[in-house]
Amino acid sequence: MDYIDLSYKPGKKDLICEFYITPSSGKELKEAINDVSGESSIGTWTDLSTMKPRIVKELKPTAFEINGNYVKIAYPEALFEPGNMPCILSSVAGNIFGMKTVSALRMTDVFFPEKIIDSFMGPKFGIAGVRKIAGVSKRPLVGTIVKPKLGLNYEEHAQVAYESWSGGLDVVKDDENLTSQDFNPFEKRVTETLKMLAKAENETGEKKIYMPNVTAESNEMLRRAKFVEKSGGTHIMVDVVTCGFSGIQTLREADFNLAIHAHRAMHAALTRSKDFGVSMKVLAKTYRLIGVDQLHIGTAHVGKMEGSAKEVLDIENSLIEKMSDLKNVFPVASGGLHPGSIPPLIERMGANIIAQFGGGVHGHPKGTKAGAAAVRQAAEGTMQGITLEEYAETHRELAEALKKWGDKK
Ligand code: CAP
Ligand code: MG
Repeated sequence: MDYIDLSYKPGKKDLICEFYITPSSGKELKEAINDVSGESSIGTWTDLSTMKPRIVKELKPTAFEINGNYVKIAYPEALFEPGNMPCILSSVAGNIFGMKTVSALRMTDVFFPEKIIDSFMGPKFGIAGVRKIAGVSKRPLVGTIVKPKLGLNYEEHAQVAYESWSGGLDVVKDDENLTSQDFNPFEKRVTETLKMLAKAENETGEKKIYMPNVTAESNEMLRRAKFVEKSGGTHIMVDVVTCGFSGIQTLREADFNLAIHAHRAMHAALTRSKDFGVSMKVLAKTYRLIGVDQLHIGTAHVGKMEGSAKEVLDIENSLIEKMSDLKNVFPVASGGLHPGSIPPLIERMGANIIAQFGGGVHGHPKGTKAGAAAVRQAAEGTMQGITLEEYAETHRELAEALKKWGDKK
């Protein structure tokens, strides 16, 4: 079946995917486009005696734009079950990656029609809602991840959190691989850490946020989220890739009064290869529809993780651009950051971000509280347009951080 029609103009009822398609040797690009279009919708490797004119008329997708190896395919929204992300991705990001017809295939972008967007819950809080919880209106929210990643017991964990908040940070989160191991059970950690949060709020007069990691089997995730809500928490974090699209939908659709922080551990297995997979932009759009409030998107090459400034800014835009009536999603920059990273980070990603520092706080020569103070000082100095070197003249903790890690250009 031929799915290519370059005269086709997609309508409001089309879900559009952009692919980078490299045909296998001996295959023409057009053949590969037809194979991908068919396998991701109503077709298979051969024609079918059971195919009906009605199905072709109503459900056949159209490859309507070919620009080099970039191909845009418009899929009738009737192909998909509204509100069911696994269904959508099993079509447009399913079998096609394994087909012999392509030697490389990457989904680079996706555009959802309004009916599909509106069938998902979307973010409950968005950036404005999270800033209201934090009581911070302009500067980036600054936070840390308790380190070492694993091994602290729940009292030691809570103490590190307390020192981070006392030093001046807004946010403390669990690391992505800390859930409820024997050395640090979830309920004990949450209870003790929220106690420390209240202590830090009383002493600093500032609102503080703790994001416990509820990552687990879906029913257990719901139980843990309910525990956080009943314990007075404002946030939960979850590893969205390892929990799966269905798990995140289940968590969001339980509609807890909790902001959802989406960690993306394992994303690079899907997004990093330029040959196969889906772009982080595609994942970002799917998680925004499902309804996370905050999402890790990289550091625009300032930190330790790969991801060019252009790519990260493109993803950032996907989180904040208008998408029907969806709230926006707080971009999160994390990975290899330290106080000296803040000026280039804000210069590249803007101030409407959450910036997180693990080693960049707990590796400070004078310890966690000083590291937290150095990060807060770097953020406040940068927002006042003062260079870190100048600000460090009157802020000792920042000076000590710059001495150890320097300042990134
Ligand atoms: C950062 C971090 C984050 C990653 C996430 C870590 O710690 O806690 O999980 O940076 O990467 O475990 O490495 P450091 P991304 O601040 O000590 O590097 O945001 O790119 O998904
Ligand atoms: Mg981590």
